[in-house]
Amino acid sequence: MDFNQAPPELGNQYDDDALLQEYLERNLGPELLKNQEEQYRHLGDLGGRSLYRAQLEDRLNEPTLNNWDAWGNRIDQITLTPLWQRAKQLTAEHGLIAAAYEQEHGPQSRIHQFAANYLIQASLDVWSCPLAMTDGAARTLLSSGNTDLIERAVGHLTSRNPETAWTSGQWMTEKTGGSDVGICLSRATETNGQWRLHGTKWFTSATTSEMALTLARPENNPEGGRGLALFYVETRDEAGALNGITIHRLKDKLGTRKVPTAELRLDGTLATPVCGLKDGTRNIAPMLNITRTWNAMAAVWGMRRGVALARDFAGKRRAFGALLSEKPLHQDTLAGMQAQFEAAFHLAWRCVSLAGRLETGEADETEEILSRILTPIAKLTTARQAVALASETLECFGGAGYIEDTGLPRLLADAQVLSIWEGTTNVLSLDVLRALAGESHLAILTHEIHASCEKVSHPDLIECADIAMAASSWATEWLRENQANPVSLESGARRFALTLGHAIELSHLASHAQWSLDNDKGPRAGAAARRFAQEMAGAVGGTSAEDTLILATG
Ligand code: MFK
Repeated sequence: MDFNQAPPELGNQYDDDALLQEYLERNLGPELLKNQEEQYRHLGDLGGRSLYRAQLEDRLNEPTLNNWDAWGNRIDQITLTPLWQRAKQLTAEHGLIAAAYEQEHGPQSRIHQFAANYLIQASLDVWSCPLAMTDGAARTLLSSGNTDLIERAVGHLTSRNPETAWTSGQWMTEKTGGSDVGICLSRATETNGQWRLHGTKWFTSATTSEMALTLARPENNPEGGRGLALFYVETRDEAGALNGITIHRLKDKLGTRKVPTAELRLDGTLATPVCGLKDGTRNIAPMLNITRTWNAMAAVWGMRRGVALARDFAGKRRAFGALLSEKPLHQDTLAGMQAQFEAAFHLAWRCVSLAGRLETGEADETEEILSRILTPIAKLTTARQAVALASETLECFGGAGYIEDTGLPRLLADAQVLSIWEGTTNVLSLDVLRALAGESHLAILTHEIHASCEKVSHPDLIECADIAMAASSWATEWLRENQANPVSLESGARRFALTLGHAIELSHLASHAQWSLDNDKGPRAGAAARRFAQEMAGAVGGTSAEDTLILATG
């Protein structure tokens, strides 16, 4: 008899995600959640069913660049994939950017916005890339106080009308590199009050955007990031012709293959300074902090997708006389994945909730500092967790996980970028040190960990809180000992940042588990906290069979 394995399937991505529901109940409150639930359930259905199917069907489509028309005119036209074209409509319809700026739900608007994105983005082929930059550009323009540019662009960036909605690019990377932005070579010249840019932008993501924020050095400015200026560029003129931009080619990337990442030549591109003619890296920082928050969330929705697919498959795939879901070792693997996902979830959403409070003026100075510190920690920690979990997901499928037309290898290829773009793990580890440099900044961060741990009272969770606090104490001590030694400070920066990331995650896992017990939500969150704590403490065994089963089945 012939045999075929059953492919994995997804259900409603809202109904199936107990952690998301708990988080929203806790942070939006039951009433607001009740009002939004219909939209979340609708998006959960799209994400798990029709969009997921469309994503698999669209697997081989990629954006194309047509440099010439039939008559020899240079046109540099990029055509997007069908799913991306649909994603643009969905963005406007569901306010995937707009919700954060309308602020209908006050400080919780960011939570609402990201809940909507979380439910569908894993099925939208990294459409999150242009959305992250669009969100970042809107925030940067608003922070700049440039009223002309705010008036001209922000309404488009945050529009709910697909006809008038824009996306934005973020053109920072040049041939000189993507991390040390201060050495970029693009020049800006001014004639009769008009600024024009000249240079090569080596990685420009989502090049079909209507506008971009970019960096260039005005003539006679000094070297380094302070000598750069932040510029606003509209990619096309009113007649639709490119604005002094030549698209050389699209990049041939490991993943994110639906994202039309291009090499551009700027040759007299008309541009407008956003806020003065210096301090470009400082002035683009609001954009980086938003895109890094998106990155952390993308890590989390990617992890959730991996767990959901692996779990479904485990309930169908029979080997050695039993379903994978009945095999103790496979259960243990799934349990570890669920715990890592839940840990990353809490860290990323903490950044989101702080962003919402900052933007609506609810946050105090301490929360502002905390947000600055947590953003790079969340970005770097969750990115590495997402890559590891994607790799584990493929392994859960055996050989099928390595076969392109299952759609599974894409999970790993797309995850890998999360620890590279928007600042590599090492660059962000150094940024964590920079963010902690202020007096009392480390105390603010450790208070975040301790405050969560202090909420924990259940005997089965105390050890989790203890492990989180021990890690926090180690980090404080390490920083004190190495503060005066730049070499050891730099060489230990990654281990320091990751330890802090995991400690924050565990503290939030433990306090959420306490909330779950107090609110009769069942034992899953506690099992996740205990499993993550054991992994953090380097324990080889020790997860109870009961915890493992609870986590393996979600
Ligand atoms: C799903 C998600 C999708 C996301 C898709 C995005 C696709 C787009 C892909 C890309 O564009 S990838 C390229 C992204 N590039 C980066 O992330 C750059 C990585 N490098 C860094 O982050 C470096 O740390 C940095 C460029 C900022 C270093 O530049 P400098 O000029 O050497 O900066 P310096 O002197 O350290 O800092 C300049 C000022 O900026 C300082 O303030 P002051 O002038 O007041 O002293 C810093 O404190 C401030 N600053 C730097 N980073 C900041 C920041 N302020 C706030 N937040 C930050 N993150």
